[in-house]
Amino acid sequence: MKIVAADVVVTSPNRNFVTLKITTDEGLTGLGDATLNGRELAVVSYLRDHVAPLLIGRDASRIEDTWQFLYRSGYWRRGPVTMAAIAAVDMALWDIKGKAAEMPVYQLLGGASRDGLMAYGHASGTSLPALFDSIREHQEQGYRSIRVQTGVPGLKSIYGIAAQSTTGERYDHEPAQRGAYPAEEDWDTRSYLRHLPTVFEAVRHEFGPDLPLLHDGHHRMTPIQAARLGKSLEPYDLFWLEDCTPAENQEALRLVRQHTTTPLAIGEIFNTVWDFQALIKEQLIDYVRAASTHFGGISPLRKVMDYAAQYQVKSGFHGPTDISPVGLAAQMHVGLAIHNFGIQEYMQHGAKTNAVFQQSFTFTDGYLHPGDKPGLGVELDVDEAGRYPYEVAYLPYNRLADGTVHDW
Ligand code: EZ4
Ligand code: CO
Repeated sequence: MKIVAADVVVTSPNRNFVTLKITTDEGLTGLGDATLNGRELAVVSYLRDHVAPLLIGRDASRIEDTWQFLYRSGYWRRGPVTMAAIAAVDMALWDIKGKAAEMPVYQLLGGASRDGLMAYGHASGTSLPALFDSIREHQEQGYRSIRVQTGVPGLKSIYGIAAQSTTGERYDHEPAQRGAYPAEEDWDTRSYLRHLPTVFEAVRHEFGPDLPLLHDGHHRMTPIQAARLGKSLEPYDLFWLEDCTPAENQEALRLVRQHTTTPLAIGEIFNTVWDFQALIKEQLIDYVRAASTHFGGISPLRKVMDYAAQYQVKSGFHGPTDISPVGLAAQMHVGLAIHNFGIQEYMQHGAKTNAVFQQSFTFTDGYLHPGDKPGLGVELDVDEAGRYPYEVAYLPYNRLADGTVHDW
């Protein structure tokens, strides 16, 4: 079965998505997600100019060989642009293999290890009443686990606090915003460290001890600040504290780990298993936050989770709306198959996105299931996609009170 076409589709229904569509001489097609939030067109060029021409004529059944060829023959390794492009090829080839075998991809990965994937959603609010309402809305939608982000007194706008929609229509760009220049937000770590434990105290008081609660620190703390936050949140029994430090310095986590038993999750901006090597081997984290889309696809995600299993480290794959329905499906199949699944982030795409990408997954009583269609279970309506051309959009960034650019 030979690859005869590799087309890149850019569409912006509720936000920008980059999708690779591979077609074989037998008429089977496969989809891969290559969306890199705020840098989408760099991956489009990488795929169109450097990858697609190499795929024509290759045997579509050779997934591992194609992955190794793209990773090693390019000489320049790793990095989000390269790994998003390779991810799209890997996913598309798994999709084709599933369709050829007439099986959902999770069956090819060893079959289901569980009935469904516990998912968490994002509750947020600038005040406690608004936050409580948001938590209740998520519970009404079925969520059994909830990420809590909150405003900090004295700061105007902060990452992770959903903007109030004036039209009622969901805006998938969150936290990125349409516009030619990134929005500027402000930040003060001392205020945040003082305020956050009071929020979790109030949430536990209102919602009781059972509800699994998560929090994302978004790389903003130094190791000693992260250690202090982890310690101060221990009474509230978090499911995890995410990205407590800029994690490219893996050794920093040793200090955090020595001081707190709050579980730690890291890795949404990691691209390869090497970014996790020390974190997993030294058991410095509890959850792997990689996303199929930014980690080279299904094949390496499966490998890092098998490595993590030896150290009782579980999955918590990154599932914001900038992972397309194709990327989300890819990691749902992995999550269903592996033994060391932990939790799946699930933010929900908007109606326009769901019309462009026809999906077969289900979300029932807080549990996701990728469905039983052959392949990944997602199809792209190319005509519908064509109605929404690319729009410039960037993630925000932040500055401290004296004007210094801070970690984001
Ligand atoms: O900021 O997906 O845990 N989720 C997050 C996300 C990320 C965006 C970046 O593209 O931190 O909201
Ligand atoms: Co995050």
